[in-house]
Amino acid sequence: MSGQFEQLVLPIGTTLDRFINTQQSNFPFAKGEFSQLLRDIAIASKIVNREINRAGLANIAGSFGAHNNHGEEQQKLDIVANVRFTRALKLGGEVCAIASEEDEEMIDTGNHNGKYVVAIDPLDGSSNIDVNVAVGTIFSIYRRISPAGTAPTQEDILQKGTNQVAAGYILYGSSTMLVLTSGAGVDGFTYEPSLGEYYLSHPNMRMPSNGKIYSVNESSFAGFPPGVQDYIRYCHEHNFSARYIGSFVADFHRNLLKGGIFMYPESLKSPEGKLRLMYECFPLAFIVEQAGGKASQGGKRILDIEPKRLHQRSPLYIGSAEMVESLEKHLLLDRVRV
Ligand code: P6P
Repeated sequence: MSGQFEQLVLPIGTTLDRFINTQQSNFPFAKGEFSQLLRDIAIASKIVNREINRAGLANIAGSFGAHNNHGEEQQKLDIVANVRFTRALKLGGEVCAIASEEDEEMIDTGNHNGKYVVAIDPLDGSSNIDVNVAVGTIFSIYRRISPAGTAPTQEDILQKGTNQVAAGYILYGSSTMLVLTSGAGVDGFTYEPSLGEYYLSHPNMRMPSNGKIYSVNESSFAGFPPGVQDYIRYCHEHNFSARYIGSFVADFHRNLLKGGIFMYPESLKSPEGKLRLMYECFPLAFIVEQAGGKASQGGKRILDIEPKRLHQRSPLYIGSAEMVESLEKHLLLDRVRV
């Protein structure tokens, strides 16, 4: 066929499925089980995507009328997303245990031969759904520590961030994207609903080393550590743009593409910070480092933290490496000053 016809019929790209198969060498643990686990997550995300898009019509928007174990008001879609992802992982058979934001205790899936455990925030930022703002799913994948064939233990779930074998998020935004790493870079896939497939749209994503966007809820400014207050003043003085959507995955994704820093410091209101280590900080810290960025607790690398509790929170400073380093310098200067 001549070139001009080829131009008319552009290829639609590589599906997530084919990517996983052809990239097997990049997925250090990608035997059949690991690839199947990623497929299980992708399938659940397609169903959740459909339910988010029709929430207003199907009476599944709004509050569920209960509170989760963090005292946060549960949205109907929090429950729906939690059921969809945990059910997909249970039925998929590859996962022996799940830590979900929506469940107080670790879930024993009953798949005691499953090699993997998953930590997941099924729907982060769900309170934004009623106002049609982007929300996300965040997940981490670990290899179990306890022997196959036995019941999973807390040790299987409470692993350091550096033990992750893969991490990703799905952003349900103007388009739905799945962003994934398994330790060999970061790749983004855009969902084509008419075909029901994710297609590789952002190969080898890199976080700009610097930027001029800072994301923080400045209403808590008075309670921030002085070093953070100094850094925010630095952003003001250098005419940085303040961008804060109130949906972590959306803020992170914009900064990943454009450069920037997201901050959720400890404050009087949130003495440990707000974001949870296992299924918010760790997965996005893995992704950001794989894309060339940094994720810090303010003086310690997020991925090096030893989790003690399933729903442990942590202060979080994540994004362009030079911006995170500048924030850390402001914190250090403050400590030296006192
Ligand atoms: P605040 C959503 O509830 C969330 O967990 C993140 O997605 C978001 O970045 C943060 O909380 C917003 O918290 O206290 O600024 O409303």
